[in-house]
Amino acid sequence: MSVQARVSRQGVIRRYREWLPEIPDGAVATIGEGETPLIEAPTLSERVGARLFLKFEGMNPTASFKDRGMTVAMSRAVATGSRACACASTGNTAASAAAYAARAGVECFVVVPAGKIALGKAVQVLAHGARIVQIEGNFDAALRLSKRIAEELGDVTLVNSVNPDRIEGQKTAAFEVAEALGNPPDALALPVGNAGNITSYWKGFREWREAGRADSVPRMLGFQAEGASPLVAGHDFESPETVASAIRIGSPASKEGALAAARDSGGLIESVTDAEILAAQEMLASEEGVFCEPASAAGVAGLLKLAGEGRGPGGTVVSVLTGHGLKDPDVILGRVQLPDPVAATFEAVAGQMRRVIA
Ligand code: AN7
Repeated sequence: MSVQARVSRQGVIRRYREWLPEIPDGAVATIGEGETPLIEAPTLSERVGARLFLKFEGMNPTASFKDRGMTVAMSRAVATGSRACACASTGNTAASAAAYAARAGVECFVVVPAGKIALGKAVQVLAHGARIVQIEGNFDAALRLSKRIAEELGDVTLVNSVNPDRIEGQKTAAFEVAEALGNPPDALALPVGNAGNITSYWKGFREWREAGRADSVPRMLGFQAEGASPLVAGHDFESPETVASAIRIGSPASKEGALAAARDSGGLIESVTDAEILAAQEMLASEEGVFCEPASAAGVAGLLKLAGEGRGPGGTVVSVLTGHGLKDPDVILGRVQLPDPVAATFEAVAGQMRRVIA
């Protein structure tokens, strides 16, 4: 007897097919990305002076938003007969490419700055059996090299967000936000690194409006880490530095898209300090129960900063939490440690608890 399988998540290609480039059914490589939760944040809403929702993209299959674009890029690579892919990455693109390449049966090479990607992401690449090339250089150098490799070695698909299929897939998050709220929010706050995601959301919201699904688009509020804020400074950073390793990028590939999103939406691109990023990450985890990686907290850090200066957007605001907190355990262990063990006795254990709730 055959069993009728009920697949719980069909993935963004099947869900939003008419909004995406054409992909034959047989080429679709999905592991159930998208349909991530939109979580109301009551405590942080008070702090930022707006009704705040968190789009928790850490709930994607490889625990970051990259999966939305990767399913489209990898499926198109399969459809065109490509047998290998490559990308540069600060970690999440590599983890996502590794998983979708495994799914698609495509060889995968990831080029990363040596020792600079978070532990969880490196482990994902290894688990999926992708080939990791660590360079003695930063992300920007890795991207330059990956582009050249895709140009000069035949049959290698570049799956960075300079590949327009990535942008197409990632715009589906804007559709989900608009559908979940019934209308697009008044503002959308998110981290900006290589600037693909802000470009994607802005494209998604515009298409949603053009299709008559909504009358409005949100103000786009992008936030870079201060030590890696070329879009704020107006020039590339030679040696970008920030605790938020995912957005340690000095020369964003989608610069123009990010600047257009901020300008045309009446939004902004500003910077937040590492201390502000870590404080926002801690608040999200300890006050809302939502654990995201440092880069992902940049949107909330930015909203807190704007509110503190009386410039908060107000209304309904969505902050995109781009990646899961488990990606980067070292950042948490730099702040708090496991306590020493105690005896396995009632007195010892209860004694520890009494100290807190006495
Ligand atoms: C968690 O993986 O660039 O502005 O190589 O991992 O679209 O680059 C990651 C970027 C935000 C910034 N949050 O998005 C990579 C990479 C997280 C990220 C960003 C990234 P973009």
